[in-house]
Amino acid sequence: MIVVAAVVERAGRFLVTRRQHGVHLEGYWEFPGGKVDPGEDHQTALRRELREELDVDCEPGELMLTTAHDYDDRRITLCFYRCTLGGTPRALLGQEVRWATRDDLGQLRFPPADDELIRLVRRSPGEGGRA
Ligand code: DGT
Repeated sequence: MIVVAAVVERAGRFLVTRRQHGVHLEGYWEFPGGKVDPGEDHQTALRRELREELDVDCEPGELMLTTAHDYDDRRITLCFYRCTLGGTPRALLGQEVRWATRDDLGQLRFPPADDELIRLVRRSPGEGGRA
Protein backbone atom coordinates (compact mmCIF):
# COMPACT_ATOMS: atom_id res chain seq x y z
CA MET A 1 0.00 0.00 0.00
CA ILE A 2 1.31 3.42 -0.93
CA VAL A 3 0.52 6.42 1.23
CA VAL A 4 1.27 10.02 0.26
CA ALA A 5 1.61 12.77 2.85
CA ALA A 6 1.94 16.55 2.55
CA VAL A 7 4.65 18.51 4.34
CA VAL A 8 3.32 22.08 4.45
CA GLU A 9 5.45 24.77 6.08
CA ARG A 10 4.25 28.30 6.83
CA ALA A 11 6.24 30.78 8.86
CA GLY A 12 8.30 28.03 10.41
CA ARG A 13 5.35 25.84 11.35
CA PHE A 14 4.11 22.59 9.88
CA LEU A 15 0.56 21.50 9.27
CA VAL A 16 -0.27 18.33 11.19
CA THR A 17 -3.53 16.58 11.99
CA ARG A 18 -4.50 14.04 14.55
CA ARG A 19 -5.77 10.60 13.63
CA GLN A 20 -9.25 10.00 14.88
CA HIS A 21 -10.87 7.50 17.11
CA GLY A 22 -11.37 4.03 15.67
CA VAL A 23 -8.74 4.18 12.93
CA HIS A 24 -5.34 2.53 12.71
CA LEU A 25 -2.89 4.50 14.92
CA GLU A 26 -5.65 6.52 16.56
CA GLY A 27 -4.53 9.58 18.47
CA TYR A 28 -1.20 9.85 16.67
CA TRP A 29 -0.33 13.04 14.85
CA GLU A 30 0.43 12.78 11.14
CA PHE A 31 1.10 14.74 8.01
CA PRO A 32 -2.16 15.01 6.08
CA GLY A 33 -2.63 12.55 3.26
CA GLY A 34 -3.71 8.98 2.70
CA LYS A 35 -3.69 5.95 0.46
CA VAL A 36 -3.07 6.26 -3.24
CA ASP A 37 -5.99 4.71 -5.12
CA PRO A 38 -5.33 2.21 -7.91
CA GLY A 39 -4.46 4.02 -11.13
CA GLU A 40 -3.98 7.34 -9.35
CA ASP A 41 -0.71 9.29 -9.41
CA HIS A 42 0.76 10.68 -6.21
CA GLN A 43 -0.04 14.28 -7.02
CA THR A 44 -3.67 13.52 -7.74
CA ALA A 45 -3.94 11.52 -4.52
CA LEU A 46 -2.47 14.39 -2.48
CA ARG A 47 -4.86 16.90 -4.02
CA ARG A 48 -7.81 14.59 -3.39
CA GLU A 49 -6.89 13.81 0.22
CA LEU A 50 -6.26 17.43 1.18
CA ARG A 51 -9.56 18.44 -0.39
CA GLU A 52 -11.43 15.65 1.43
CA GLU A 53 -9.79 16.14 4.81
CA LEU A 54 -9.07 19.84 4.92
CA ASP A 55 -11.14 21.50 2.18
CA VAL A 56 -8.10 23.11 0.61
CA ASP A 57 -6.23 23.17 -2.73
CA CYS A 58 -2.83 21.54 -2.61
CA GLU A 59 0.10 22.06 -4.97
CA PRO A 60 2.52 19.14 -4.57
CA GLY A 61 6.22 19.94 -4.94
CA GLU A 62 9.45 18.10 -4.28
CA LEU A 63 9.50 14.50 -3.03
CA MET A 64 11.35 14.83 0.29
CA LEU A 65 11.52 11.21 1.40
CA THR A 66 10.25 7.74 0.61
CA THR A 67 10.24 5.27 3.46
CA ALA A 68 8.76 1.82 4.07
CA HIS A 69 7.30 0.56 7.30
CA ASP A 70 5.97 -2.85 8.33
CA TYR A 71 3.00 -3.02 10.62
CA ASP A 72 1.72 -6.35 11.98
CA ASP A 73 -0.83 -6.68 9.27
CA ARG A 74 0.45 -4.46 6.47
CA ARG A 75 3.45 -2.86 4.82
CA ILE A 76 3.19 0.75 3.77
CA THR A 77 5.41 2.83 1.58
CA LEU A 78 5.16 6.44 2.65
CA CYS A 79 6.03 9.24 0.24
CA PHE A 80 6.36 12.71 1.74
CA TYR A 81 5.99 15.66 -0.61
CA ARG A 82 6.59 19.30 0.12
CA CYS A 83 3.34 21.04 -0.70
CA THR A 84 1.91 24.50 -0.80
CA LEU A 85 -1.74 25.19 -0.06
CA GLY A 86 -4.05 27.57 -1.85
CA GLY A 87 -6.06 28.71 1.12
CA THR A 88 -6.59 27.97 4.76
CA PRO A 89 -7.20 24.40 5.84
CA ARG A 90 -10.43 23.64 7.63
CA ALA A 91 -10.96 20.33 9.42
CA LEU A 92 -13.86 18.70 7.61
CA LEU A 93 -13.88 15.47 9.59
CA GLY A 94 -13.67 16.95 13.07
CA GLN A 95 -10.00 16.09 13.35
CA GLU A 96 -7.62 18.23 15.41
CA VAL A 97 -5.38 20.41 13.25
CA ARG A 98 -2.29 22.18 14.41
CA TRP A 99 0.59 24.25 13.05
CA ALA A 100 3.56 22.70 14.81
CA THR A 101 6.99 24.28 15.24
CA ARG A 102 10.13 22.21 14.67
CA ASP A 103 10.34 21.73 18.42
CA ASP A 104 6.71 20.62 18.62
CA LEU A 105 7.44 17.96 16.02
CA GLY A 106 9.90 16.48 18.47
CA GLN A 107 7.29 16.39 21.25
CA LEU A 108 4.11 15.23 19.55
CA ARG A 109 3.51 11.52 19.07
CA PHE A 110 3.89 10.49 15.44
CA PRO A 111 3.85 6.97 13.99
CA PRO A 112 7.33 5.41 13.98
CA ALA A 113 7.10 5.43 10.17
CA ASP A 114 7.50 9.23 10.40
CA ASP A 115 10.71 9.25 12.46
CA GLU A 116 13.07 9.81 9.57
CA LEU A 117 10.99 12.55 8.01
CA ILE A 118 10.75 14.35 11.33
CA ARG A 119 14.50 14.21 11.80
CA LEU A 120 14.97 15.58 8.30
CA VAL A 121 12.53 18.43 8.84
CA ARG A 122 13.90 19.34 12.26
CA ARG A 123 17.41 19.57 10.83
CA SER A 124 16.35 21.62 7.81
CA PRO A 125 16.65 25.38 7.94
CA GLY A 126 13.37 27.29 7.99
CA GLU A 127 12.21 29.49 5.13
CA GLY A 128 14.98 32.02 4.58
CA GLY A 129 17.30 30.07 6.87
CA ARG A 130 17.71 30.30 10.59
CA ALA A 131 18.37 33.65 12.24
P1 DGT B 1 -9.35 5.61 4.12
O1 DGT B 1 -9.66 6.26 2.82
O2 DGT B 1 -10.22 6.06 5.27
O3 DGT B 1 -9.18 4.13 4.08
O4 DGT B 1 -7.93 6.10 4.56
P2 DGT B 1 -6.88 7.07 3.92
O5 DGT B 1 -6.73 6.90 2.45
O6 DGT B 1 -7.11 8.47 4.42
O7 DGT B 1 -5.54 6.51 4.53
P3 DGT B 1 -5.23 6.04 6.01
O8 DGT B 1 -5.13 7.26 6.84
O9 DGT B 1 -6.11 4.95 6.46
O10 DGT B 1 -3.82 5.36 5.74
C1 DGT B 1 -2.64 5.95 5.96
C2 DGT B 1 -1.73 4.92 6.58
O11 DGT B 1 -0.41 5.44 6.65
C3 DGT B 1 -2.11 4.56 7.99
O12 DGT B 1 -1.81 3.20 8.23
C4 DGT B 1 -1.21 5.41 8.84
C5 DGT B 1 0.03 5.50 8.00
N1 DGT B 1 0.83 6.72 8.23
C6 DGT B 1 1.98 6.76 8.91
N2 DGT B 1 2.46 8.00 8.96
C7 DGT B 1 1.59 8.78 8.27
C8 DGT B 1 1.57 10.20 8.00
O13 DGT B 1 2.43 11.02 8.39
N3 DGT B 1 0.52 10.64 7.27
C9 DGT B 1 -0.47 9.80 6.81
N4 DGT B 1 -1.44 10.36 6.10
N5 DGT B 1 -0.48 8.48 7.07
C10 DGT B 1 0.55 7.97 7.80
